[in-house]
Amino acid sequence: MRVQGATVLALAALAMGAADVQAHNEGRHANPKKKEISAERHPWGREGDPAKASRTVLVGMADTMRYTPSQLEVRRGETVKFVVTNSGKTMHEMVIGTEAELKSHAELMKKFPNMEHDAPYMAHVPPGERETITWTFDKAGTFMYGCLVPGHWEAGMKGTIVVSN
Ligand SMILES: [Cu+2]
Repeated sequence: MRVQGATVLALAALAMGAADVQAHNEGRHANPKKKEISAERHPWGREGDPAKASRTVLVGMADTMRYTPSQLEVRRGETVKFVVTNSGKTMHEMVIGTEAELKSHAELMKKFPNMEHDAPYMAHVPPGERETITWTFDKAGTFMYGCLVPGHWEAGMKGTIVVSN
Protein backbone atom coordinates (compact mmCIF):
# COMPACT_ATOMS: atom_id res chain seq x y z
CA MET A 1 0.00 0.00 0.00
CA ARG A 2 2.72 2.42 1.04
CA VAL A 3 5.00 1.53 -1.84
CA GLN A 4 2.16 1.72 -4.29
CA GLY A 5 1.30 5.15 -2.94
CA ALA A 6 4.89 6.23 -3.36
CA THR A 7 4.95 5.07 -6.95
CA VAL A 8 1.77 6.93 -7.75
CA LEU A 9 3.10 10.06 -6.07
CA ALA A 10 6.44 9.79 -7.82
CA LEU A 11 4.75 9.37 -11.20
CA ALA A 12 2.45 12.29 -10.51
CA ALA A 13 5.47 14.35 -9.48
CA LEU A 14 7.28 13.45 -12.69
CA ALA A 15 4.29 14.36 -14.84
CA MET A 16 3.68 17.60 -12.98
CA GLY A 17 7.36 18.46 -12.99
CA ALA A 18 7.48 18.25 -16.76
CA ALA A 19 4.32 20.32 -17.15
CA ASP A 20 5.72 22.87 -14.75
CA VAL A 21 8.99 23.23 -16.62
CA GLN A 22 7.05 23.70 -19.82
CA ALA A 23 4.76 26.29 -18.22
CA HIS A 24 7.83 28.06 -16.95
CA ASN A 25 9.45 28.15 -20.36
CA GLU A 26 6.27 29.58 -21.81
CA GLY A 27 6.38 32.40 -19.31
CA ARG A 28 4.02 31.27 -16.58
CA HIS A 29 4.75 34.38 -14.58
CA ALA A 30 3.96 36.72 -17.44
CA ASN A 31 0.77 34.85 -18.26
CA PRO A 32 -0.54 33.03 -15.21
CA LYS A 33 -3.67 31.85 -17.08
CA LYS A 34 -1.50 29.27 -18.82
CA LYS A 35 -1.41 27.16 -15.70
CA GLU A 36 -4.53 25.07 -15.42
CA ILE A 37 -6.28 24.86 -12.08
CA SER A 38 -6.63 21.30 -10.88
CA ALA A 39 -10.21 20.05 -10.52
CA GLU A 40 -9.08 17.38 -8.06
CA ARG A 41 -10.95 17.49 -4.76
CA HIS A 42 -9.48 16.65 -1.40
CA PRO A 43 -10.94 16.36 2.09
CA TRP A 44 -9.14 19.67 2.84
CA GLY A 45 -10.38 21.52 -0.26
CA ARG A 46 -9.26 22.12 -3.82
CA GLU A 47 -6.92 24.31 -5.79
CA GLY A 48 -8.21 27.87 -6.02
CA ASP A 49 -8.19 30.45 -8.77
CA PRO A 50 -5.66 33.17 -7.80
CA ALA A 51 -7.92 35.74 -9.51
CA LYS A 52 -10.71 34.84 -7.07
CA ALA A 53 -8.64 34.81 -3.88
CA SER A 54 -10.50 36.64 -1.12
CA ARG A 55 -7.34 37.24 0.83
CA THR A 56 -3.60 36.82 0.90
CA VAL A 57 -1.90 35.23 3.88
CA LEU A 58 1.83 35.64 4.34
CA VAL A 59 3.49 32.56 5.83
CA GLY A 60 7.09 32.65 7.02
CA MET A 61 9.30 29.58 7.38
CA ALA A 62 12.56 29.47 9.32
CA ASP A 63 15.30 27.02 10.29
CA THR A 64 13.86 27.09 13.82
CA MET A 65 11.34 24.63 12.28
CA ARG A 66 8.49 27.03 12.87
CA TYR A 67 5.91 28.75 10.72
CA THR A 68 4.78 32.30 11.29
CA PRO A 69 1.87 32.23 11.87
CA SER A 70 1.30 28.67 13.05
CA GLN A 71 -2.45 29.04 13.37
CA LEU A 72 -4.95 30.24 10.78
CA GLU A 73 -8.68 30.73 10.68
CA VAL A 74 -10.62 30.56 7.44
CA ARG A 75 -14.30 30.63 6.55
CA ARG A 76 -15.68 27.78 4.50
CA GLY A 77 -15.77 28.74 0.83
CA GLU A 78 -12.86 31.14 1.13
CA THR A 79 -10.08 31.09 -1.44
CA VAL A 80 -6.78 31.99 0.16
CA LYS A 81 -3.58 32.88 -1.58
CA PHE A 82 -0.65 31.84 0.59
CA VAL A 83 2.61 33.63 -0.06
CA VAL A 84 5.20 31.37 1.54
CA THR A 85 8.65 32.78 2.27
CA ASN A 86 11.66 30.79 3.44
CA SER A 87 14.02 32.96 5.48
CA GLY A 88 16.19 29.99 6.42
CA LYS A 89 19.28 28.43 4.92
CA THR A 90 17.70 25.06 4.20
CA MET A 91 14.79 23.89 2.04
CA HIS A 92 11.33 24.10 3.60
CA GLU A 93 7.83 23.27 2.46
CA MET A 94 4.26 24.12 3.20
CA VAL A 95 1.97 21.16 2.52
CA ILE A 96 -1.72 21.50 3.38
CA GLY A 97 -3.75 18.44 4.39
CA THR A 98 -5.43 16.52 7.15
CA GLU A 99 -3.26 15.60 10.12
CA ALA A 100 -3.45 11.90 9.18
CA GLU A 101 -2.51 12.58 5.57
CA LEU A 102 0.46 14.76 6.54
CA LYS A 103 1.68 12.25 9.12
CA SER A 104 1.70 9.36 6.66
CA HIS A 105 3.24 11.54 3.97
CA ALA A 106 6.00 12.58 6.39
CA GLU A 107 6.73 8.88 7.06
CA LEU A 108 6.91 8.26 3.32
CA MET A 109 9.37 11.13 2.90
CA LYS A 110 11.61 9.63 5.57
CA LYS A 111 11.67 6.30 3.72
CA PHE A 112 12.18 7.88 0.32
CA PRO A 113 14.03 11.14 1.04
CA ASN A 114 14.73 11.78 -2.63
CA MET A 115 11.15 11.20 -3.67
CA GLU A 116 9.92 14.06 -5.80
CA HIS A 117 6.54 15.25 -4.80
CA ASP A 118 4.42 18.06 -6.06
CA ALA A 119 0.77 19.01 -5.89
CA PRO A 120 -1.28 22.23 -5.86
CA TYR A 121 -1.51 22.09 -2.05
CA MET A 122 2.28 22.14 -1.65
CA ALA A 123 4.94 24.80 -1.87
CA HIS A 124 8.60 23.77 -1.93
CA VAL A 125 10.62 26.84 -1.11
CA PRO A 126 14.41 27.00 -1.46
CA PRO A 127 16.33 29.23 1.01
CA GLY A 128 15.59 32.91 0.55
CA GLU A 129 12.80 32.29 -1.94
CA ARG A 130 9.05 32.64 -2.11
CA GLU A 131 6.27 30.50 -3.58
CA THR A 132 2.50 30.69 -3.62
CA ILE A 133 -0.38 28.28 -3.07
CA THR A 134 -3.96 29.26 -3.87
CA TRP A 135 -6.40 27.03 -2.04
CA THR A 136 -10.18 26.95 -1.73
CA PHE A 137 -11.36 25.64 1.62
CA ASP A 138 -14.73 24.15 0.71
CA LYS A 139 -15.18 21.98 3.79
CA ALA A 140 -15.34 22.96 7.43
CA GLY A 141 -12.98 21.30 9.85
CA THR A 142 -9.54 21.40 11.36
CA PHE A 143 -6.70 20.91 8.93
CA MET A 144 -2.96 21.29 9.11
CA TYR A 145 0.05 22.42 7.16
CA GLY A 146 3.47 21.02 7.59
CA CYS A 147 6.97 20.72 6.23
CA LEU A 148 7.67 17.22 4.94
CA VAL A 149 11.41 17.63 4.45
CA PRO A 150 12.58 14.57 6.43
CA GLY A 151 12.65 15.31 10.16
CA HIS A 152 11.00 18.74 9.97
CA TRP A 153 7.45 17.58 10.76
CA GLU A 154 8.74 15.67 13.79
CA ALA A 155 10.68 18.76 14.86
CA GLY A 156 7.38 20.61 15.07
CA MET A 157 7.24 22.32 11.70
CA LYS A 158 3.46 22.32 11.51
CA GLY A 159 0.50 24.63 11.79
CA THR A 160 -3.27 24.46 12.14
CA ILE A 161 -6.00 25.78 9.86
CA VAL A 162 -9.49 25.94 11.31
CA VAL A 163 -12.19 26.26 8.65
CA SER A 164 -15.46 27.45 10.12
CA ASN A 165 -18.91 27.44 8.54
CU1 LIG B 1 11.18 22.50 6.82
